[in-house]
Order: sequence, then structure tokens, then C-alpha cells
Amino acid sequence: RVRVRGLSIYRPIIYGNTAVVLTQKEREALSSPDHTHRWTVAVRSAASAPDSDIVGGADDISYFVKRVTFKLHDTYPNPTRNVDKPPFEVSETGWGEFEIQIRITFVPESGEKAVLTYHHLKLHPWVAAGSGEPEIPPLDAAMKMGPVHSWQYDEIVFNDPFQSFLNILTAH
Ligand code: SLL
Repeated sequence: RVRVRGLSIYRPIIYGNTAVVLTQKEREALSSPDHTHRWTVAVRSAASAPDSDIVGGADDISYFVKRVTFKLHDTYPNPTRNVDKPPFEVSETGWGEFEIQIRITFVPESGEKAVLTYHHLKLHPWVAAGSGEPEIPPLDAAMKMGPVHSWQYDEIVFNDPFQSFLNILTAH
């Protein structure tokens, strides 16, 4: 296996979450009626829109990502969620914000170590500082403000990649 020395190649990704307030009806239908929000945490190509669910398109990262592991708060059943195909995301309901550990594992041909990052699950809308509004708006007000989005841009950099992996990357 030959490494291409001195070469760096990167792939732009976004990771983060969207969240919406559950309606009263939706809350009553849950086994946990204390849950107030439905949210989705995801890792996607930065070439995709945050809401897109397109699989196999130009924004599909599965040609170099083998698995994304989302480690949720311990209050969730089976908090370690492995996702082995796109869309690399987990949807849940809940009541609180917390830190989600995100581990991205690459295809075996890459010979690359997994990378670890964190995302603070955001449920509550941002309010301008000093606006006189409470920092966490009441649920009925939050519902009117629409879905909350919290996304971060990052670049996964592969240094001295294997020639075979470079071929995979550049073929997409
Ligand atoms: C907080 N430190 O106190 C955080 C913890 C935990 C969130 C938030 C429900 C889990 C479940 C849930 O939303 N946990 O019932 O399955 O705000």
C-alpha cells in the first residue's frame, strides 16, 4: 500500500441538529409525555442543504465514511447509536439539551483513524441578548418561532493518503 507523501485532501462536512417543539397531540401519543421536542442530529456533506435527505447524490459521504456513532445522553435507552449507511443521522424526542459525542469511522481502504467531535444538541431558539425576552422562551412562543437549526462546518483532512484511497476520494 502506497502513501502519496506530501499530499493533503479534504472533504467538507456539516454536523449538527434540527429541533421542533412537539404539539400537544404528538406529546400525548408518546410513551414519555415529558418529552417536549423532536430532534435530528446528523453528519452530512457540506455540499448538501441541512434539511436534505438525498442519498447517493453528490452529497453522499458514504464513499469515505463507513460509520457514524452518536453517543447520546445516558437518559436515553441504548445511548450509543451506530449508523452504517446514509443518512447518517439519529432522530429522537426529549426534553433537554446535552452534548452529543460524534465518532466518524472511515472506510477500511482509507487506513485512517476515526475522528471524534462533539455537538451541543440545541432545542431552544436563540434570543438576542438584552432583548428583554427570557433566555429559554416558553414552548408556545418557541413553537411559533419554528424549527431550531444548529450546524457546524468542518473539513476532514487526510494527510499522505493511500493511493487507493485517494482514487476513491477523487472518483466522487
Ligand atoms: C439537562 N444535562 O439537565 C441535561 C440533560 C437529558 C436529556 C438532558 C430524555 C431522555 C429520555 C432527554 O431529553 N434527556 O427520557 O429518554 O438539561
